[in-house]
Amino acid sequence: MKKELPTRSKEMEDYRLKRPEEDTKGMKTLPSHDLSKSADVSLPEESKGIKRGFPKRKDSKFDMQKSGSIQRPNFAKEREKAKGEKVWTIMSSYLETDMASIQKQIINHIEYTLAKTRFNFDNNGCYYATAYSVRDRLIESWNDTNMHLYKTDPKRVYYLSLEYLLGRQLQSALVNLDLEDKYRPALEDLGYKLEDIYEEEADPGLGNGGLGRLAACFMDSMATLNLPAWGYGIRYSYGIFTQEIRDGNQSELPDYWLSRGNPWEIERNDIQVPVSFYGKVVKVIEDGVARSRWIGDEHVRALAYDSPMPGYNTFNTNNLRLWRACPSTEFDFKSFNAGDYFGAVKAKQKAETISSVLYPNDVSMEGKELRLKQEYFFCAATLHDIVRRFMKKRSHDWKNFSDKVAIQLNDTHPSIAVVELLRIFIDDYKLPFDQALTVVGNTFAYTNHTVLPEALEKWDVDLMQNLLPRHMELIRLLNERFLESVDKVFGGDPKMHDNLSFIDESEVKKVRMANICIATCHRVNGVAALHTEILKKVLFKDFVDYFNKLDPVLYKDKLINITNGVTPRRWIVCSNPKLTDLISRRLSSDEWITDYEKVQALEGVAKEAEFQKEWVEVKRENKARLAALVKRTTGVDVSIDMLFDVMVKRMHEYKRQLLNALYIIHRYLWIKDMAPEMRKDVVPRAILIGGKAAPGYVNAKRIIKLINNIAEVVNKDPDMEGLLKVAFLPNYSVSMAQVIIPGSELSQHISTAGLEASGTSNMKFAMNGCLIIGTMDGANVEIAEEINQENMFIFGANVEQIALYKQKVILDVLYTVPHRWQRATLSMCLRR
Ligand code: F58
Repeated sequence: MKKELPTRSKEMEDYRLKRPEEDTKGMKTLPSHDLSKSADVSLPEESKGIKRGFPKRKDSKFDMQKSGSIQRPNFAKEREKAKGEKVWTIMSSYLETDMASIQKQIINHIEYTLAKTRFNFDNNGCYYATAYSVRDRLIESWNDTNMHLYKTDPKRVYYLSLEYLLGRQLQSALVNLDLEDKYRPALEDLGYKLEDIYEEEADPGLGNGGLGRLAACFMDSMATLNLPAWGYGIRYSYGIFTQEIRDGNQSELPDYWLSRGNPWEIERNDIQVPVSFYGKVVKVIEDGVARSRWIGDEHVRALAYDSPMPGYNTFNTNNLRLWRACPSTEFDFKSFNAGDYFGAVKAKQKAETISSVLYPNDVSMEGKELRLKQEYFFCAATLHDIVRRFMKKRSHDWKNFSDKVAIQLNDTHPSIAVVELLRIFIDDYKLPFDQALTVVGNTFAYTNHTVLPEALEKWDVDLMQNLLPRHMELIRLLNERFLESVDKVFGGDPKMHDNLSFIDESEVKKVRMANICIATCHRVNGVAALHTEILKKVLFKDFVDYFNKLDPVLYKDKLINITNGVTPRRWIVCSNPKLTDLISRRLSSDEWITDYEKVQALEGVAKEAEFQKEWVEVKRENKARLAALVKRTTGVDVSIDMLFDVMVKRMHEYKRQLLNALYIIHRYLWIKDMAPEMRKDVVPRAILIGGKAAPGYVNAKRIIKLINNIAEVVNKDPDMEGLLKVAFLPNYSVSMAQVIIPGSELSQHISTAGLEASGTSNMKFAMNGCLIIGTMDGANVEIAEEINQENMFIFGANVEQIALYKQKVILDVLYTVPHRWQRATLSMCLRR
């Protein structure tokens, strides 16, 4: 007989494990740092001070898991209504986690899902079968979470982002479920090594850099915080390009990451949304009221793909819904009449291009109709979905939409959603304009990620008019009303009128998406304190003045700061298991994994020789892992006795990889000019640089070439042996970052002050015990405050100094390049 199992409580009241107060209240903002406060934790006396492994929390999901199988929630009322009592009984407990059960589940997937035999069961097959077996577990909690949310009907947050740079998912799912230690022996017993199986997973690169990775970190954090949060985006067939280095130059290859299928997603053939483009707006009279009706001319279907997003140590499993564009099933009269069968097929196929490729953040996206199509496609499908979900509850009233729905815009990329919701309310649900606008404003919040003018989205009015005629009409209407108020507030000041207008009235008229967001969203946030200050004082200054004059009390918190954060689950627990073990043993607890401020307690042991010894051992192991990666990807040998000096991020002039390159030249010449006996005192350094340049960004590509040329000169020079090595790491990605960051000792974040909105890798490096050399920019400023300036190498001019330099153009002190620099830079630049 089975012993009494811990049941999942009456109607899952505690389903999400003591949800902290602060999370259940209004969800107007997203978590700032990822300091996920989780369940109350108290450790059993006997587990304190243990040497290997670390104690799991009491009264937590993990604690329950120890006692064997767990019953799934009862959902009594739904059960009564359901026809199949038998089904209910069969599905009453979660999948077992003992070794034999895990093995059986994996084997079943090998044979029944992948149709492989025991003779062709290789590492890759093993990865897919393992992933499917983990997905099964995720689906259980994901279904229960959805049922729970349907019943309890809390306010939900929807994160709209054109990018999700998720990275590999097998390890992070196992870590969040606390099943790594069960899957490892189960696989080993079958003849497979878990770490090798991890390496089989394709790295889904559905993002460019920081912004996309932030979205992925939020998905993990929101699930861990038990927030009822869904992500929405596009299921690109091609992610960010694969970077290859040929003769020192970057070349780009398409990344068809789905070639062997994606085991984490669930294709939802039951969730399809029609989306239209182009066409015209006709005026109709309905019940005596003049109304606009948009008649689209091109129709596609958005098909949903769901990926469960599990939280750490909780049953809460959120959803990431990505849309794929498919041909509409509607009959196409135009092609039929022409009798052009192949033409009709081709027209249908065109739909698929919408979700086919992620745009690399090129110098400018202006004029790229397909990009605007992507943005509207996913916003239209998403809002249709959100409104449908809201409508399902009979008790809901439009006026209360924003009590149940919070939509966070990840930059302006999804900002057309603001106009789309307005359109839905006015055209489809016949709400009066003002009421619709109020509800829309209360629903949306907008995050700004950049002050670079070329990255602030503007769409040609003609392009918008052609693709989305009704939206353009609504934008004009919105703008008229807004400018009326602006003129009133500023007494008709033409400068304010022009600056705040949603439409840039220059020769080629453009819609300014950021202006629409600031004017309509109830909240706008910058991503680090300094960045937010710059938004307030420079970029959005006129808006701040306007809202201040309009109502200083009401709009006091309209523009706020929410400093970015990163998930310690991926960036420490997954990437640096040895450090995880060390911290948890030293703190006699794993609480810090969901409450990161707790690592501060390590200060108490930081000076202990034994701790330092262990810490150095961990770092050296991670360095060895990184050295192997460098060798494998570049052929360069780096010794782990060298200082690992790392700069990995998108290639951009403002990030100043060029400055780092010049420093390498300087260091090279400095060593070169040294007498041999003096060289003994030089700290040997391996300089590792990595990052992708947008395909059309010529200068960024030249910098890559320069770095590769420098590497060639330095690495070949016998004088540099054991003293200096340089490598450019090709195809920087999330999975590479997971190896690079823990193995680094010094990392460079030297952007021109004022231009890096936040930066997030700076946080990841710091969390992995790596020193930072950085300008006082973005989140570096807050990191310096947190870790003390003495623990950070602060570099270069700050924002104020840069402003002064810009004013001073003193020709007679123009910097003259010393002769030896000229010699070296020239020879390195000219090598082909
Ligand atoms: C980044 N932006 C910021 N944009 O540069 C970085 O400072 C910040 O930490 C991060 O967002 C998260 O807030 C960023 O990654 C993009 O990649 C855009 C993609 C679409 C085209 C324009 C750039």
